[in-house]
Amino acid sequence: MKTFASTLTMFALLTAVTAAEPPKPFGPVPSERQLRWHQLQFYCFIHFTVNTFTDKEWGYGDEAETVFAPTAFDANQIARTAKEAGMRGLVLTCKHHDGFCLWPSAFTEHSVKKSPWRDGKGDMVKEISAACRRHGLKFGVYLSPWDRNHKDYARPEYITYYRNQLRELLTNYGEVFEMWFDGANGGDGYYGGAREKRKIDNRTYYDWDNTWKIVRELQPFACMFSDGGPDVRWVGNERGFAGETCWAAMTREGLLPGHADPKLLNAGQRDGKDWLPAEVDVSIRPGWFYHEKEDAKVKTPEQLVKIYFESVGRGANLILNLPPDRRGIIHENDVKSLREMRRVLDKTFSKDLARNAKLTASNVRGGDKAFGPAKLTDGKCATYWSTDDNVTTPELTLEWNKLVTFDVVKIAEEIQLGQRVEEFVLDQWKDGAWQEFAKATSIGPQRLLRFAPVTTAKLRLRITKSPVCPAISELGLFKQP
Ligand code: FUL
Repeated sequence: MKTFASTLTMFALLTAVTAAEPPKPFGPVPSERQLRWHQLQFYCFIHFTVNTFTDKEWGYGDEAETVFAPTAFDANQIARTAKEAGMRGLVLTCKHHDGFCLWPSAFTEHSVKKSPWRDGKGDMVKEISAACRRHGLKFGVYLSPWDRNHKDYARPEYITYYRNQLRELLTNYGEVFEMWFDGANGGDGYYGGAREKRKIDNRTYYDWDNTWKIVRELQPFACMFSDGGPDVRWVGNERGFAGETCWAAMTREGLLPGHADPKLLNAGQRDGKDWLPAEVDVSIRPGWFYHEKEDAKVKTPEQLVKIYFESVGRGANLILNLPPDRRGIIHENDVKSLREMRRVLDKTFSKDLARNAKLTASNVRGGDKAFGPAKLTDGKCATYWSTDDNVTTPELTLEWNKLVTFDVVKIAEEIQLGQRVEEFVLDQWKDGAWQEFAKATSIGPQRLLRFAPVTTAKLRLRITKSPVCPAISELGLFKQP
């Protein structure tokens, strides 16, 4: 008679035979802080300073603090607008190139301290970061390295000043998810009254390695953005799109804020040595700051949806700028456009047609259900469909018992195993044969494809190029309204 213990041993042996090992990671993989950042996908930029009141894009640095006078500043309205647009975070320009500080910095008088706003007792960074927490948004900091107000800019003393301010912002306002380092540097400025051109070598002047250390020490989970990372790279344009082929990988060596090739940043590098995903920064208006003359130039919902598909839909994160107006709130026109964009996106992704399809894969890793195609539609990005190591170009079919119509496909890779697939094709069953209707390259954390509506009862996904077995975590099919 079998004992309970021997039954257990047999069971253990059986599972040992059927449980397959997960695939080995391929190429660079994201760090824990980058993984957290990928989950955010969509957040806003808030550009607000003296420029809002002087009608400029780049303040010279000689603006009187008294010009900064929002009449109805409301951090809740700003955070609520972002939240309702489906954003998961907010990055505030705490100090732009003009040097004016939105918080009462202990290291300068050129701040809200000397403005009429809240009688000089206000702290906008505090109000905004608190509103973010109330609305469930992550908070991020932009602190311009270039400072056209500071008398010591271009001298070593300014680096101490910059780092002191960085410490203030990363210590006093709670958790920071992203630290934004701008590469812009125009040369001339007020500089404490000198009114001259000051040149710096931005490879050496900011001593980035030691500046970055401060961020790591004070906010270990903050991702640092710049032209060249170290955690997140600029996408190479301010028009709102990542490359049609966009690799998360890039070789960081030699890249610094203000020093990178925009074309390369847009596409990334297939053989890049580091995980350095792209962030797409674009404004909802032509300018980064509010100008009344641009009230009729707010991007339309259609333009915003297109930007979403060409950024988040290409594996990048989207930071959409919403500039508060002179009242200190997001203008009605911007709010209207955002609401309609959200409605369209919600409607598009409300029903996933892949959920009620029968899925069949040409190969399943080790024949183990843990890597089976059902993982593609379980709504969990931590589970995935994978194949045996030697099967790099598998196929997957989806079948319905009636015709379905869709015009969007969503596909995602398990990025903890690296970016693996290099090309995939979608075929529909039509007139008794398979017909190709879409084809793309990089996948990464999320790929969205839009195409003319397809009506079929059978769909086929073919992985046509991959150096290793794929690990696909999600597949979804949707119909735009
Ligand atoms: C640029 C700046 O010069 C713009 O004013 C803006 O802040 C944008 C996000 O980055 O480099």
